[in-house]
Amino acid sequence: MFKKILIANRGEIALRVIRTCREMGIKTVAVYSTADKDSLHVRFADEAVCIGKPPSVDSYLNIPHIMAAAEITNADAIHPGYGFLAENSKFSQICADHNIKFIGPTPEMINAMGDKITAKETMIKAGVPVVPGSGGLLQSLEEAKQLAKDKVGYPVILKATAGGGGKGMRVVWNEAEMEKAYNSAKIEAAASFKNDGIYMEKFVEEPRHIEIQVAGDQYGTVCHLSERDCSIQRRHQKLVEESPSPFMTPQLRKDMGDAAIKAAQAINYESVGTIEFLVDKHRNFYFMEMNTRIQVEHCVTEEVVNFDLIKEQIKIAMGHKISGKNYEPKMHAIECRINAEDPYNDFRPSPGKITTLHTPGGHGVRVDSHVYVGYVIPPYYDSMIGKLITVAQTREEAIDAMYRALSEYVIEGVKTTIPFHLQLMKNEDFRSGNFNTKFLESFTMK
Ligand code: MV4
Repeated sequence: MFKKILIANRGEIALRVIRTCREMGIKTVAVYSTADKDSLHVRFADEAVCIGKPPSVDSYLNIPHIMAAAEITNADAIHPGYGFLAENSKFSQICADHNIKFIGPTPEMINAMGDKITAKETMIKAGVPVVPGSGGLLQSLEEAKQLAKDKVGYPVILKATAGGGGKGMRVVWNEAEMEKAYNSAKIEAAASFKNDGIYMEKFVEEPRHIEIQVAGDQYGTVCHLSERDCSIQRRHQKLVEESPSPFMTPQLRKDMGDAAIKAAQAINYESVGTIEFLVDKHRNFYFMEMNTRIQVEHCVTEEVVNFDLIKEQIKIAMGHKISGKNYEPKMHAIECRINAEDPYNDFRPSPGKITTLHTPGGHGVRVDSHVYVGYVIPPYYDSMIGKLITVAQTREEAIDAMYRALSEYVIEGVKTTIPFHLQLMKNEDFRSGNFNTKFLESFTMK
């Protein structure tokens, strides 16, 4: 049993983890940068330790500072949240070396999914569908041209093996475009990941992004908790997530769920995690990557399967066995990310002080947020103010509840994404479920 957990994160996810720890009777330690000294996670935790200056590298990414805080406070375990050190295999290893349980996967599991070519090879062996392509690394521009022409077929996409989340990707429509795309993908990969290895895939046009939530225990049992549709994204930043996906069928859920379980079992996955898939218009699905962490959008799954994923993650880390049964969505949930960004101005960040705040409530409304009147959103970290989640019997009712809740939400002092979400909830294509990852490219604010 853990007596005390250190939360190596900030913002709403730090609060989210503290809340579950309280319910479980586990003491909490917050860590914070000097920019976050007035944050709610510092006040809500049983203890708090300052770990450095505002830039993430000096605080939330500073492993020695975080380990010192864990040692001083005698924490048994560290919860990494999402972002920061959540998928850092060295951090997971250092925790293990110090006899502090990392609430997440082992370094081997993180590394198995961190390199995208290795991950794809593992998936092929496990019988999980992947997008056809080069298989391994591209060795030269000539090889790239030859493969695209003779084997894969245009259009193709070049991706960084150390990448993920869209960095270093190039879509190539014909041979004339290959040289520029190949060279710029390599340069961007080298600059972003210190690894210029790139590979090729067939480009899947207008795909949906549908991901399966999984949980695996320390004894090899894995289950899935259905899907989330995350197709409403802008420049690889998710803005809206929902469960179930309006594109899902019982058969597709079964097939994608089986594939996700195979994917997690192939690396003996322990903890909660997510298998991301691309789904084409014919409902063919392909493994994209695995997120070896709790995600921002975990709440929609919690609402539709009625299950505390953070509690389960902590219990798994303590050695709890899971039953192995899968979870079907019983409700419909939607999450809107409320960011301090200006949707009328290319979603430019809008940090600053919150001068007025009215938070929505009522039936089927959940708000996970760390802000309050007088809170200053610092410019150093992400711009999320909070997540607004609605849950109802049907998708239409969940959308109507979301529109109503968004209309109640008052945040002054900073620009927010609320006007964007209000417009989206009235959009006919969104309401009919007729959207894919390209949807926001042609969306304009009125
Ligand atoms: C693709 C693709 C089409 N075909 N791969 C974007 C992030 C990274 N995880 C993979 N991504 C994509 N990979 C093939 N073979 C289209 C995307 C993509 C995308 C995927 C999910 C959600 C939004 C996206 C936006 C643009 C491109």
